Amino acid sequence: MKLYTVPAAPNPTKVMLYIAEREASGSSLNIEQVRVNTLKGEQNSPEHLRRNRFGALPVLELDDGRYLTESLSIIDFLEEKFPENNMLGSNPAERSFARELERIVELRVATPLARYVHVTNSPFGLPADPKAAAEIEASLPKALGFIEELLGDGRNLLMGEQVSIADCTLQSGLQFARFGKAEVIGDYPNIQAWDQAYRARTAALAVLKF
Ligand SMILES: N[C@@H](CCC(=O)N[C@@H](CS)C(=O)NCC(=O)O)C(=O)O
Repeated sequence: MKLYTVPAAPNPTKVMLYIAEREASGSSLNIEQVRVNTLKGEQNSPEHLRRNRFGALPVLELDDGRYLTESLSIIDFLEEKFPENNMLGSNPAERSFARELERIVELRVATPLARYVHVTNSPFGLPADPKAAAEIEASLPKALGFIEELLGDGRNLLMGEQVSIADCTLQSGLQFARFGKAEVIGDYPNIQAWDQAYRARTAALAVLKF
């Protein structure tokens, strides 16, 4: 299988962290990673549009030649294909709570952060949009406050002591914020502690660039 991806971008990083975590815990996923350079616009090349008509990353090419084009579908597929020591957990409730927390982190933190970077300091050179930036600044405290509170019971990782897809998603969002020079967790000591600890993990050291 091949993962078409790009370093630092949030959704590709989420999947790269997931794969690196699985590999670090002993699974052999054997996925070749192929870089698509978004700064050069390669995601919109005819070759990539044949993989994903929306011109986005990540894309997983399956052994039968089909493509999965959504980060969470890719993770779900890999969870089922490589079930031993999987990340989502062993019973329906555990898996659903892990997916739920990942969705909260993605939709309320990582996606707004990505947009924030693009309206304040876009790596693609998009025009600044102060109104959109202000709206995101106003919405983030509720979501970050929720995560801060969650970590307040002393847990080391977002779901407790086992790494979960929510950790991969939060770190992918925070890395993109660092890349875009957006300081967002200064008022959240528990998130800062989680961030430092997560970035020291073997998987994070292998994947993160910022
Ligand atoms: N919902 C998709 C979003 C994919 C996405 O927006 N990827 C971004 C990088 S984080 C991308 O490829 N952007 C390039 C572009 O839109 O031109 C997923 O979860 O995989």
